[in-house]
Amino acid sequence: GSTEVLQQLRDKLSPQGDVVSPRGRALTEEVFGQALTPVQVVDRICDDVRRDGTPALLRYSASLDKADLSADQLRVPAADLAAAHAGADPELLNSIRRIAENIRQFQTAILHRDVTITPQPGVTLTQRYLPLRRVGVCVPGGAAAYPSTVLMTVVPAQVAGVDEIVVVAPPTKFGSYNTDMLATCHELGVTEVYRCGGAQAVAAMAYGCDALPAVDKIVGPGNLFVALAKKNVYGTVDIDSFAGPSEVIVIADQTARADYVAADLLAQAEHSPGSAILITWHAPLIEAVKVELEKQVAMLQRSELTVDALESFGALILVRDQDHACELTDQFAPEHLNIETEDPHAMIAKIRNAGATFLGHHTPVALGDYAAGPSHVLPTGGTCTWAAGLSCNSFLRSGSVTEFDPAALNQIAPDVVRLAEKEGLTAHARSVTIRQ
Ligand code: HSO
Ligand code: ZN
Repeated sequence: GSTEVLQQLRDKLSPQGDVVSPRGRALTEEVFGQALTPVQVVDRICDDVRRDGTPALLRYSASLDKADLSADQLRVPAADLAAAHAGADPELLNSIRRIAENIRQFQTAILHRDVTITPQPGVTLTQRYLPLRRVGVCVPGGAAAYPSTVLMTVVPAQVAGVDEIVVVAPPTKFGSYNTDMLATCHELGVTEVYRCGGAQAVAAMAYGCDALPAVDKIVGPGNLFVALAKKNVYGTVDIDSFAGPSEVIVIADQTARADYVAADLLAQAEHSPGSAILITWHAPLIEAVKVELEKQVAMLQRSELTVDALESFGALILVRDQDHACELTDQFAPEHLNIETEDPHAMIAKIRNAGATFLGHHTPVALGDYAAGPSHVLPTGGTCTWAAGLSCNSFLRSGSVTEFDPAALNQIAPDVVRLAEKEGLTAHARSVTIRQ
């Protein structure tokens, strides 16, 4: 049944930390001299970087990323950032400026503001929000370059008022040698970019080393090793989430166009690994989408990878009706939800679990990936049942501020004293009665 299909997909997509590609396995065997699970690999790397600092970071960059860098080559020189910007396609820079403005506008609107109440005369209670001082952003660079991830992490952090924003990207042509990525950093005013990636970069940012001072929070996507490392260092620093492969559920009805739906499924599968699931109660759509998938996949740059992802993580699911579609969606709890039906508002009202939702026939997920305003860093693997996507508010911490005047103290004192005495904490009680 469809429930079982989705459950199997959910199990396959949730990174458990024990599956790794043959290439990854061979590499870690070569580096560690024995077969280790990804969790063991990440434990070793994090311990080594915590203990040895910069030399360990550089050692792992050399052995795992095949990048022989010295300590002073780790940070991208200001001149390289400026040169990447100067040499960038002017139209790309214009797009980046417009997109940054879209993100800024939305994030500014949703930024938490201090709240003060006066529940009674003489009492003020405040929740205040303060930005984190220094944060680290992971930008992937294995299979593709992601200037969009720079935008979707850095701009929210800037809106929150973070003082220092650090970007790390692996020392690869798609990572910290990618001029579009560097130009984006420069355009946004990011000056601290480091050529390191993987678990070693996460550990360096968490524990700090001579070459890379510690941050307060680490955000941004990455491969399994990055995700496991973030989990490993949580508690020393904060992290945004434990992210796995990207996912979409498209809910479509008889008003949907098969060519649009197929394009949306392919866009997600293109992430490879990426999961693309169609749910519909309109049976003819399934056949029509199949035909369109065949037709369109041939036109893609990454068609082989995309087919792989569709075959391993894709599904076209026929359900009884709208309610059944909503039920299954809630159960799967997708990172992205695209509702291409006659009345998408009626559908979303019945669905609780989705990281980011895109409504109607004219709102492909790619708008959110690149330009709309909400961040594309989202909870995957079913974690949207308890986690939220990244936003400016992810870069704030709150604190409370309480103030009573003498009359208000007298009024509340008996309740405080009663509870303090029940707990046997008479010093607590006395700190109140001494003031009466
Ligand atoms: N869909 C990805 C974000 C992305 N797409 C970046 C293209 N570039 C995770 O939300
Ligand atoms: Zn995407």
